[in-house]
Amino acid sequence: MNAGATSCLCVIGLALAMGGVQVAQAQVHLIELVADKDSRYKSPTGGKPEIYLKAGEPVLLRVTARRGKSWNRDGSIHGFALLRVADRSKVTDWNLLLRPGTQEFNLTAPVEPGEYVVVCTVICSEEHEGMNMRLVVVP
Ligand SMILES: [Cu+2]
Repeated sequence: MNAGATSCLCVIGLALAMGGVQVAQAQVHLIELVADKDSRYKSPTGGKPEIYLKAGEPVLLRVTARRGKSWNRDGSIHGFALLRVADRSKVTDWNLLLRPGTQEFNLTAPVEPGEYVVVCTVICSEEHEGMNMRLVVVP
């Protein structure tokens, strides 16, 4: 009788622990993106992406980069820098260099809500200047 009660509590404890892990993972906002060979950011399904983030939320950025017509000597083929639209200033920690293939970055969304733009920082082709996308931070 006593032994049965103990093992029962044990199972409940384990279920609570597993539930806690699931909650923690659900809070990370996964963003999947392609930095393509035609010097465009794309959603995995091909369209022009627009990213909406909650202020301060944890973000996992999974980006697949494909090499364009030119690249940096250090091997990076595209960049990913986040700028505030108001003054074009760069957001700290959101200045990434992309290598060929898929990479993941753990980031934190800006704490100030507003309009941002992601720009490429590697001269990747004559279309490089058009390589950007909108990013909005909501409260
Ligand atoms: Cu570029």
